[in-house]
Amino acid sequence: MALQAASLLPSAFSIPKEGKTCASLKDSSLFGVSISDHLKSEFSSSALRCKNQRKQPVGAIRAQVAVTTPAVNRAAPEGKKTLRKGSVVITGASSGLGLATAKALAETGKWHVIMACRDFLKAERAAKSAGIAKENFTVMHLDLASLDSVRQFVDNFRRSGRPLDVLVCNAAVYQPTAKEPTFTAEGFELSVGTNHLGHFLLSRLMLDDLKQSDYPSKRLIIVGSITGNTNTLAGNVPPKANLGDLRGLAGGLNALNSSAMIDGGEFDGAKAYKDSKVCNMLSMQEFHRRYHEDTGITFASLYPGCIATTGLFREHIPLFRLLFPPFQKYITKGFVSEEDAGKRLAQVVSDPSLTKSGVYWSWNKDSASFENQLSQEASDVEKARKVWELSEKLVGLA
Ligand code: LMG
Ligand code: NDP
Ligand code: PMR
Repeated sequence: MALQAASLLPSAFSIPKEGKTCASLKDSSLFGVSISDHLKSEFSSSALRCKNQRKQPVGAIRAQVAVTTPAVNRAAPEGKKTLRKGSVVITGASSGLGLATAKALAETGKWHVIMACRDFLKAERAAKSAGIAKENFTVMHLDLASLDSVRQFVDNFRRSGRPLDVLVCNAAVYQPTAKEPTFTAEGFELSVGTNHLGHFLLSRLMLDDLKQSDYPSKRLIIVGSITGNTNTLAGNVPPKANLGDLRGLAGGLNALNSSAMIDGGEFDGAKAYKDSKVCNMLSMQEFHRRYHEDTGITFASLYPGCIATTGLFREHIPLFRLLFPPFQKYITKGFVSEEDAGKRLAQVVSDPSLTKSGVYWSWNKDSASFENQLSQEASDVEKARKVWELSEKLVGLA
């Protein structure tokens, strides 16, 4: 049925198979974006841009780092060196991408996953039903919509005595149908408050823990998205992300003495989510500029593909939830299963070939990773600095 729907669509919307040129689309454009450009940047398998053509097994880091970083390796009886288990914190690991990533990493036996979740019981159950072995995960409470909870989480984590080798900022909320804003404990609009400000405080605090880790490849990963990037077709579906001059963020996003929206405009839940993703991608780059050279930590973001079946769309209307997966599967061909998306994020956590910092990873049709281009706004150096400084004030770091 969905295939029939696809055949009704104008040809401009059928995405060609990998490697084929799209000469017929050359002059087409939608929302002012050249579709051929869009296809080049989102689906190109250009050998020049593909950093990782081979599918690497998750956790393949073991062999490589064993040679390069003797400090963290114990000499095994037979003289071979082994790397200790990595310790990774994943926020929002109770469903969707976070859960699938936790499973992919835990299954390698080379990672202990700390599932940082707002609903402890749900997370325990999710881990159990995903078949994650007990010894490979720990659930710890974290509600990103409360800065007190973020601080409490960091304290609890430190008390646990575990090292922090990789931090994955994955959790998010999306409120596409909300008519009025709702707020975090500190009174920030919920989507930006949770997806950006909660993670901003968490990663700033946990940077110290990452620095202290003796793991050979330390990483801070912040999940981004195509919908925050207006250099793509998906990023041009209204409402578009736009942080404007940041006047709403400067005012605290509280809808009292300022707007609930970063740009100071009328509340729009879908836009707030997309704006929050722009902040995620800007933060990653600002971390990279400020800390990569001194710490050696890899800072990265990614678009894992359109995982149209996750809980992210729980607040969307039922018709959307029904049609969105087949639309993405058969029309845009941007669909990716939770399991495959989890493997992608797991690669960014542990693959030895993805250590480059400051990168926004995407995957082509052959599931090979490549360094993708961010939109102008999502790579604006000056805006990144301003978002950083305003966010610091809001979360009480400056
Ligand atoms: C906003 O709407 C919401 O208002 C907001 O609350 C929030 O959810 C936000 O980004 C999230 O979206 C965006 C709006 C775009 O998108 C739509 O309303 C989609 C309309 C789809 C109509 C479905 C008709 C049923 C056809 C069945 C076929 C298969 C399944 C489709 C499933 C669709 C799921 C998304 O609004 C605009 O963009 C306005 C401009 C309209 C131009 C759109 C042109 C793009 C055409 C693309 C072809 C792809 C086709 C899908 C079928 C389209 C038929 C119109
Ligand atoms: P899900 O809704 O399945 O997962 C989101 C997770 O975030 C859930 O575990 C949820 O917890 C958690 N969460 C929400 N609010 C909070 C909070 N206040 N404190 C702690 N945890 C919280 O969605 P996805 O798996 O799709 O989303 C994961 C990431 O992937 C997001 O960053 C999203 O932006 C990104 N992404 C998703 C795409 C997609 O197509 N789905 C595409 C591009 C990016 P709970 O289980 O308790 O609700
Ligand atoms: Mg989109 C190549 C085309 C493409 C891709 C990869 C996505 C991803 N979307 C594409 C195209 C379109 N979408 C088109 C042409 C339309 C108009 C019919 C469309 C509509 C649409 C809606 C209404 N798309 C959506 C929504 C949502 O509510 C989702 C959203 O914006 O969440 C913020 C969404 C998404 N589309 C995607 C992806 C990945 C999403 C959701 C998740 C996210 O960004 O995190």
